[in-house]
Amino acid sequence: MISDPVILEQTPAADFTIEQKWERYTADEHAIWDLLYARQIDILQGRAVDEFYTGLEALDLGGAGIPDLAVINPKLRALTGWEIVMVPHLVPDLIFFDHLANRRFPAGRFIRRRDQLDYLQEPDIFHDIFGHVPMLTHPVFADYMQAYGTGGLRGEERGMLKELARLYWYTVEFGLLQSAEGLRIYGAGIVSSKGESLFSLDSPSPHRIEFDLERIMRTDYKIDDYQQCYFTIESFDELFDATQQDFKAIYDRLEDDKAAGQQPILPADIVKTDHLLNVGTQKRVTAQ
Ligand code: HBI
Ligand code: FE
Repeated sequence: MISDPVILEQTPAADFTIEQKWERYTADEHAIWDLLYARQIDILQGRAVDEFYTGLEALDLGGAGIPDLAVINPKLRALTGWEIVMVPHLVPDLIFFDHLANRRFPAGRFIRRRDQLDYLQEPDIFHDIFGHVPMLTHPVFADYMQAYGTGGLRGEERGMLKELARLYWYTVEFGLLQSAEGLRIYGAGIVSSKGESLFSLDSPSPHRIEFDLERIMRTDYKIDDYQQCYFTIESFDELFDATQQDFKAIYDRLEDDKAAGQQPILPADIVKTDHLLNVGTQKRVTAQ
């Protein structure tokens, strides 16, 4: 439940946006950002993709305290035409897709409390801006995010919201990249999480499977624990190219299978078409 008074006093616009009112953040809220930032930067050393660090530096997100949209939006716009808009909470899928289709990334205004440092359900400004925004400075990833938005608007008409959410989940939120130096993280849900920044690369528990768009769209996910499977790309071009294919044929197959009563693939499942980097033990350690 959102308790941020600056959010509660505002009536969101039709597109669910509100004002950031950056001057209304308290010293303690800025201190929580600095604490989270310092901790994640330390944990992520050598774990996130190079492009993540490039974006962090380009936008100077580690400056001091919660970033002011008035300061970082001009920098982000100059790099890839994206901007951040402030929203009170998760917005309806169609509104979300429309923002992405217009290179607007919706970020929550509130920051987590000190007793929520390691985990919270609702994306706060640290998850959204530290986790998602650095990658939006990368031209190809920026194109992918816009293509996801435009594809989402079309996919919604085919009743494919669940399948689209899975694609977002296993790439934008929890994606890994096979770099020359080894596996690296680009997913926002991982880079903004202390425990999962370690677990996603080091643990023998999860499966690590090469990216396969249709397989991902068939794969369910859980939102309240570490992932039981991660999907890996070889480049951001691979990710963007996957959005340029004929989705009608994919949606037709998905629709037929759903009509035939086929169940989703479960996160712990492996299917015969999988190219596996490793088969996970699936021994579940509870999220620390
Ligand atoms: N709204 N503000 C916000 N942030 C999100 O990440 C978000 C959302 N609405 C829907 C949504 N994500 C997911 O359903 C996406 O997979 C579409
Ligand atoms: Fe997110």
